[in-house]
Amino acid sequence: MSGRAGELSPGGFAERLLAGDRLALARGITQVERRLPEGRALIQELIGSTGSSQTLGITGPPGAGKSTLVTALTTHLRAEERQVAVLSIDPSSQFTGGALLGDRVRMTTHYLDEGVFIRSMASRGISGGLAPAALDAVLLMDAAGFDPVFIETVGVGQSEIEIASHADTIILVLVPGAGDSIQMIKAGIMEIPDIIVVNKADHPLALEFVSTLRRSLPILKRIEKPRIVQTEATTGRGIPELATAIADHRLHLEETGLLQTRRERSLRRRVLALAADLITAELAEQADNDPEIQAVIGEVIARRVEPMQAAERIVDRAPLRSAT
Ligand SMILES: Nc1nc2c(ncn2[C@@H]2O[C@H](COP(=O)(O)OP(=O)(O)OP(=O)(O)O)[C@@H](O)[C@H]2O)c(=O)[nH]1
Ligand SMILES: [Mg+2]
Repeated sequence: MSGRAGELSPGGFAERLLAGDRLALARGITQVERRLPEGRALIQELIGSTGSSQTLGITGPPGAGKSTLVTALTTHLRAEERQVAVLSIDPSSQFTGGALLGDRVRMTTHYLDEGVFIRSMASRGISGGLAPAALDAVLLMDAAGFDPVFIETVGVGQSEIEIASHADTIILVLVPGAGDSIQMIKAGIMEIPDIIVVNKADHPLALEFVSTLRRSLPILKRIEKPRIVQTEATTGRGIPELATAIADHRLHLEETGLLQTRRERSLRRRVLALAADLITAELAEQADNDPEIQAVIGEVIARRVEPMQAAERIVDRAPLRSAT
């Protein structure tokens, strides 16, 4: 980690970030979080230097032990001298107050370790949704040389699952006997993860839960079934096995060429989602100002035209982007 004070210049900023300067990284993340033009320029400058880190999405119900697991895994990875970054996504839940956010970022074990970078991001106050800001932050952590980059999301909302699903390796953390873990299995969420962690292995229902889980694997539509690992994050039991499962998955992705396929698919999805946002914003503005669009909508309001026909008429006549 390099970067000395007094080198602050607009040109040198990206360079300092690239050299692993934590201050520059923190500032860069704030810029992308606020969707500032500087943030975009920074990503443009650094995008060529991204793609070498493994990104690990960690999701699961509240309180499953995700943060404790990430902390334990970080300890494990630090022993191998890996530089670890953690992005903790705070869900949009109305219950999320300052205290909860404080709990999420609290990784006191690694607080003073220069080789660990921890950042949390809340959905409140981020324009244009959380996903673009979070994914840009991951790019910056990657550019700064942190590998792996953990992305912890609480798997309750669409946007949280969406963020986790952009990772190279997706880890779902469940807890034996917990109602929301069972709900997640039923909700088909098991189609997503590469690794399922059954944490709190000290729980009396742990064995029973794991066998329920194993029995449900053949029902999954996916060809490659997720690997199941049992852990007790608080004591570190099962952490080496989980680290091995993560390393194995990375190897598997590389050997099969799936890493490239997944990343291409993820970037394609990202670009199209951003384009869709632009189109939606443009269309909303046009609808406010264009009497012809208003007339078409008026036809539906008057119940003379069915909605789909009106939508097609609008799309057919409106340019996606005004010529100005
Ligand atoms: N008994 C037991 N408790 C655990 C284990 N792992 C974590 N915990 C406890 O479970 C509680 C929640 O742990 P966190 O790591 O904060 O869980 P989380 O999934 O990050 O929680 P949110 O981010 O709030 O969704 C804490 O009190 C942990 O100490 C475990 O393996 N066994
Ligand atoms: Mg947490």
